[in-house]
Amino acid sequence: MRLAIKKGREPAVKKRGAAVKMRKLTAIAMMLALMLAALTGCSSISDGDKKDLIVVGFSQVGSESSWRVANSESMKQALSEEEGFELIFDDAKQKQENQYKAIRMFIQQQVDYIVLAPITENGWDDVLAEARQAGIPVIIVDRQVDVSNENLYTTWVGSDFLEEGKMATEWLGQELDKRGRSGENINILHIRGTEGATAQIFRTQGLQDAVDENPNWNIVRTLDGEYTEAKAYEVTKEYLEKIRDTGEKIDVIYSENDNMTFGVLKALDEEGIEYGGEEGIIVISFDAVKSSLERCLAGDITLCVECNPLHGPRVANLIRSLEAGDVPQKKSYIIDTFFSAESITEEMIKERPY
Ligand code: GZL
Repeated sequence: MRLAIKKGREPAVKKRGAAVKMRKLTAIAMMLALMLAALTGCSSISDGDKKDLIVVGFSQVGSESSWRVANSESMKQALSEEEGFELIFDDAKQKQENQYKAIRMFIQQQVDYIVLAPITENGWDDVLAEARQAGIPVIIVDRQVDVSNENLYTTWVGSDFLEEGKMATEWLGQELDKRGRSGENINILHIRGTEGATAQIFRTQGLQDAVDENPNWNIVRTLDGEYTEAKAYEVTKEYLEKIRDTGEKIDVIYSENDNMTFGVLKALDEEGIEYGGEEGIIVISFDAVKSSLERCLAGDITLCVECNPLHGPRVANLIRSLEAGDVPQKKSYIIDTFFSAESITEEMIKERPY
C-alpha cells in the first residue's frame, strides 16, 4: 500500500523507519571503523592526542638475522603510541644508501628524533650533519658510527662486542685446558659478520687478540657470512669442498652470529663432518637467540655468547630523559653473558624472551 505523501513532510511510520535504518547504518559504520582500526593498527588515539606524541624516525639495518627481528620488535613495542610515540620505521634491507634516504626523509618530515642502527661504522658524517643542521637529535643504537665529530650524534646504546669476543676466547682457553688440549695446535675456522659493522670489527678483534696470545692457535680461514644463514652456508660449503682432500682439520668454529652458525652446521652435515659434544669440533656462536640455545642444549653448539637485542626500552628511556632536559652519557654499554652446552638447561631457555 503506497502512503499518500503530503508535500514537505515525512509520514511518521517512514520517519521511524528512517531512524531505525540510520541507527543500523551508524552501527555498521562504527563496526567497520573498529575493524579497520584493528586491521590497519590505526590507533584509537584521537588526532588531538596524536599531537602530543613524540615522532621518532627509526632507520633499521634490515631483517638479516633472528637477532635483528627481535631488535625491531623491541623497538616497535617500546616506541608505540601507547608509550607516547609515533614511530616511522624504515627497513634499509642491508643497504647503507637506503639508510641515507630514510634519514633525509625523516629530516623532511621534521621528526622529533632520529634513531639509527647503522649497518657499518663509516660514511655517516654528511647525513648526520644534515640532521644536526635541521636541529634533530640522533640516537645511535646497536652498532656504532665512526664520525669526525662526536657531536654529530647525541648518544649511543649497545653491546660491548670486544668484551663478547674476550668472553668467548677466555672460555675457549679454559675449555681446551679442560680437554687436555691446551698445548695442541688448534685450527680455527672464522666466520665473519658484515665487514665494517662494529659487531664484526670487535668480535674479530677479540679472536685476533687471543690468537696473538696463543701461538698454537691458528685461524686457518676467515669466511664472510654477512650475518646470514644462506651466505654462511654457501661460503662454508665452498671451503669444505676445497679442503676435502687436503687433510686440513678444523678444531674450532668461531661464528659471529647464530644465523651464520646454522648455515655452517648445515654445510658440515652435508660434508659428513661431526661437531659439538665433548670431543668434537668446538662451535662458538654469538647472539644466543632461542634457536641457538636449543642447539646448545642438544650439544651441537658448544658456547652461545649473548648479545641482547632488546634496545627498545633503552632507546625510549633515552628519549624521555632528553625530553626532560637531561644530558645522557655519550655511550651506554649493556652487559651480556654466555651459555655453554655444559651449563644450559631447558628452564633457562624457557625464560629467554627472544
Ligand atoms: C650485534 C648486531 C649483529 C648481530 C647479528 O649487535 O649488530 O647484527 O650479532 C645482526 O645477528 O645481524
